[in-house]
Amino acid sequence: MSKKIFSGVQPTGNLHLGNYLGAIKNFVELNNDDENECIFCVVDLHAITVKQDKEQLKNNIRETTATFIASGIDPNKSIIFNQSKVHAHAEGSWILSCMSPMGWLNRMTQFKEKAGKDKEKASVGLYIYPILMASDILLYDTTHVPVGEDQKQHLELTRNIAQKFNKDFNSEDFFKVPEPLIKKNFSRIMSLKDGLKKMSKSDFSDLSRINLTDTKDEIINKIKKAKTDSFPIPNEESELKDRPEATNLLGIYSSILNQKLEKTLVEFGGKNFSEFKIQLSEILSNKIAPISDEIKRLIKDREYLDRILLEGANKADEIANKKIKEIKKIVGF
Ligand code: AQP
Repeated sequence: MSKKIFSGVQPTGNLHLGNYLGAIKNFVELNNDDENECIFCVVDLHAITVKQDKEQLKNNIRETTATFIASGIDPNKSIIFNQSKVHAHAEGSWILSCMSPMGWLNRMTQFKEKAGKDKEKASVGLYIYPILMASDILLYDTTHVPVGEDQKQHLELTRNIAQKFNKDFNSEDFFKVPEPLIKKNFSRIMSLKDGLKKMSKSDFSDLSRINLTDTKDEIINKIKKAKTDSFPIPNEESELKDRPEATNLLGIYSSILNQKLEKTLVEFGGKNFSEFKIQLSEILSNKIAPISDEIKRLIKDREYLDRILLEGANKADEIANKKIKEIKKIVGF
């Protein structure tokens, strides 16, 4: 069955290994299947839910686009565009906000994590971020959404909003109820400095993540400094309990090689981390360095990137505009 795919990435800084293994690797596989219709969005409206530097934001939009292409998304097969260029996203978000109960939003854990202790100072945009995400997805009759595990709750909310709209307005099947596509294993990559915290662009420490623009030497250095514990690598998965940093590094290795953790433990069980880290750096650099080189090449070609975004926005606008007109009609405008 052909799938309609939609997913987004925020242009909030260098994309990292978590974005790659949790989302972009999956985007590329979906893009490569000719049955699928894929839309990949640089979600710049989401990015401004926290303060952004204007010039930096412009650069990040291009860099995220370059990262999509350098990772293997083909702009001739998939639509790539930035969200702010298609006004239906914001319009849809407002309409959906008006029919989404506050109670649903109050349960969102990402807001709690990102707003931190001082949630009175967090923007209203950050609070209603999941509704904009629902609008993004529902405008394109999306059937499947490839995301990292951290977005599972937001996807569930999107499904609830779609069902509520269909019911409230007596419009059965108007919004498709999308399915999440979340990798079964290692769909949440953790910080290299703290195995309990997710790897994130906004972590103040660059040593906490592998950026997709890192060089081979930077990767080697970061893996060398990555936190581990004093025990050797176990033979059994059960022995990794309460060892989050060890689990994360072994998970990254397995995920890059598309192999089960079990196999990685057979390879390294009983060995110490210094030996494992050398191998991990090697496979990571083999994977990331070519992407990094390609991002750096593409980023210089602003004209090309702007053209991809413009062509993508025109195609996306055509689809989204049709849907928003129908939404407005249903609502009574
Ligand atoms: N650590 C992660 N492990 C697995 N998947 C991840 N994703 C993000 N971090 C991890 C997935 O990447 C996609 C794009 O995410 P995003 O950039 O739109 O937003 P985010 O989840 O908020 O990512 P960051 O890095 O934490 O950004 P900042 O620091 O700017 O908030 C999503 O599919 C996400 O699941």
